Amino acid sequence: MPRTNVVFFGNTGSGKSCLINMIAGSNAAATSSGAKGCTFRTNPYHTTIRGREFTFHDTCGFNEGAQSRTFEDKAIIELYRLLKHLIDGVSLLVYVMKAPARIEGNTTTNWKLFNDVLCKRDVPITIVITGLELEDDMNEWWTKNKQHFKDAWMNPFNHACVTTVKGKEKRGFYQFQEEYDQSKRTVEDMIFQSLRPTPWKMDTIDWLDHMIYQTTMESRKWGAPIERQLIDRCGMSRDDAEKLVKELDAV
Ligand SMILES: Nc1nc2c(ncn2[C@@H]2O[C@H](COP(=O)(O)OP(=O)(O)OP(=O)(O)O)[C@@H](O)[C@H]2O)c(=O)[nH]1
Ligand SMILES: [Mg+2]
Repeated sequence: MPRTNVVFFGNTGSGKSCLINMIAGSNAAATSSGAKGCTFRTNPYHTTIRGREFTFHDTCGFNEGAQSRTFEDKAIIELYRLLKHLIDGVSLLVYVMKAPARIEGNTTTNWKLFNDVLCKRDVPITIVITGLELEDDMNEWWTKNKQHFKDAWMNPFNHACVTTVKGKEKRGFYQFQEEYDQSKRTVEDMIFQSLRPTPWKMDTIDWLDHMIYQTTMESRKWGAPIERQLIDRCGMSRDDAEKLVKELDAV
């Protein structure tokens, strides 16, 4: 059986590398404590969970902030490159956000770009919220906040509310060890519940042509030229959409 590819993505500093370290059971992925992004290229981490072989792909974080423009964000292009070149295909996308997980800046644009436009809603997408170690009940966070995601048309297939840090050590015990162990189980459960039965591969035919030359009425609507989709569905300006298509097309 080929390895199961799971791709983690999200803003810089959201906790992707910490999350991968938690579930891969190592300190394989470098993490950051500063304001500057830490993971600068996509890195694969191989691990076996419950007898299944996985490759977790840690990716560069998206730029935060309302000023950042999608076509200028190298992380977008790198993520697209990864998805396009994964020979075994991808079985799950995991979008990582850190509490308070505000839906602002490019959050919805990036979500729709990958979920709706590039993966055509063909790959299950889940959300992991990190930074919840101080909550009485981490799962409650989703119940309290899910409406914001619905309002932004971000409807994940599944979710997990977690912490990826153990906290300070005192006499051999970590402050958040219990929350950390629970988080590890929660994320593993989420992954196993959400995997696509067979991996998804990006079309070998050029997706740009594919979208332009759809013929039926329904598919014409969904298969409009990529710029149109970026404008209509991701809310991009025409200028930004054209620039992004140029960048993606060059990959
Ligand atoms: N309190 C708390 N801090 C966290 C949690 N997850 C990550 N952090 C902190 O957030 C910072 C960034 O974590 P990373 O895992 O490096 O974030 P990243 O998403 O990989 O960042 P990039 O590689 O820049 O995209 C580190 O200082 C972590 O300790 C969490 O669950 N709780
Ligand atoms: Mg990282």
